[in-house]
Amino acid sequence: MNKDIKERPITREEIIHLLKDDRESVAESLFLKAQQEREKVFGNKIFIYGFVYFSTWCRNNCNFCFYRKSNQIERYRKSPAEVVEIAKQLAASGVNLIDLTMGEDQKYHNEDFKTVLDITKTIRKETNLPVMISPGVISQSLVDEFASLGTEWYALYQETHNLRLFQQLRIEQDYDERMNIKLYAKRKGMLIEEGLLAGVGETVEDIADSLLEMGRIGASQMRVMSFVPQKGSPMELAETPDRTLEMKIIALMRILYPYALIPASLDVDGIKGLRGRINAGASVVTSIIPPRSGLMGVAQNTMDVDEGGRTAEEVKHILNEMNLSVAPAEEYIEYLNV
Ligand code: SAM
Ligand code: MD0
Ligand code: SF4
Repeated sequence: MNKDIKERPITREEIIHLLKDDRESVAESLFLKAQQEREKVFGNKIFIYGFVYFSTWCRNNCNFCFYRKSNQIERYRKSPAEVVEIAKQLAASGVNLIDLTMGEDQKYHNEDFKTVLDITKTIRKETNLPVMISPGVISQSLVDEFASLGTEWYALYQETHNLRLFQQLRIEQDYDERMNIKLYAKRKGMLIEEGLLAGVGETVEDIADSLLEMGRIGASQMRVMSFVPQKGSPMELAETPDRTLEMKIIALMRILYPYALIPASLDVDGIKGLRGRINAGASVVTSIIPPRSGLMGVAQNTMDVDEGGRTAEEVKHILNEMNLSVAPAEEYIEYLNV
C-alpha cells in the first residue's frame, strides 16, 4: 500500500466553493466520491483505535476544553499498572492501536516523563500493538526518547491554521512551538496526526487552508472534530455546529488524500455518530474506551462509555452491518510499514 499523499485533485478555490454550497446534493456527491476513494485504497477494511486518557490534569487553558486548568472538575491520574491493564484489555478486544492521551500534566513534566516512557515501553511490549502518544507539546529530547522506543505516532492538533484564531482557542500557547515539535517528530521518523476543530469561529477559507496545510506538513493521519461546548469553560454557551460541516470536511480530506488515515471519532456524537462519519469517507474509528474503567472521553467525557457503546464489539457490529470489517492487527502494521 502506498501511503504517500497523491497530487491534489482540487484547488483551494474549489474547496471553498464546495464548502459554501449548502445543497444536500453537493454533500451527497462528496460522500459518494469519498467512499469510492476509500474503497480503492482500503477495500472494505476499517482500523479501530483504543483510547486511554490516563491523566486529566492539565496546565493549559484551552478555551474549548473541559479539562482546562481553570475548570473546577474532578480529575484523575491512572497508575501505570492500571494503564497497562486497560491497554491489554483493549488489545484483547481487537483494536489496532493504543492511543495514550493526557492533559499537559505538570507532574509528568516535572519527572521528565519517566512514568509515561515506562508505560509506553511496557504497552508496546505486552500488546504488540503500535502506540500513539497524545501528550501535548513536549521537548525535542523527549520526542527523541519516544522515537527511540519505537513509538509509532505523535498526535498533536493545531485545531486551526489561522494564527489569530489559534491564539483565541489555545490561549497563551505558541503556534510555532506546537507546529515545530510536530514537524520535528516527523523528521525523527514518527508518523504525525494533525487535527482541526469545526465550529470554533473559522471561515471556509480557514478550513481550506487547514486541509492544504495538513497535506503540506505530511500528516499521515488527519482529523476534524465538531466543537462540543463544555460546562464551566469560556465557550460553554457557544453553539455546536451542524454536523454536515464535519462530514463534508472528512469527505474533502479523503478526496484530497486518498491514502490518509481519517478518524470517525466516537467522541463527538457517541456510537450513533459512527455511520455518518464512515459514510463520509473515514477509515479509522477512534475513542474506543472500555466500559467501567473509570476512563473518560474528551469532547464527550462520559457519553456511551459505561453503557458499552464505545467498545470494539459494538463498532464491529455496526461496521459489519455496513458491509465493512475491522482489519486484523497485522494488516494495520502492514499499512504503516508500506
Ligand atoms: N492535551 C493534549 C493536547 O491538547 O494536545 C492531548 C489531548 S486533547 C484533550 C485532544 C484534542 O481534543 C484537542 O486537541 C481537541 O482537538 C479535542 N477537543 C478538546 N476539547 C474539545 C471539544 N470541546 N470539542 C471537540 N474537540 C475537543
Ligand atoms: C479520540 N477524542 O480518540 C479522542 C482524542 C487524541 N489523540 C484523540 C481527541 O477521538
Ligand atoms: Fe489541556 Fe489538551 Fe484540554 Fe488544551 S486541549 S486544555 S492542552 S487537555
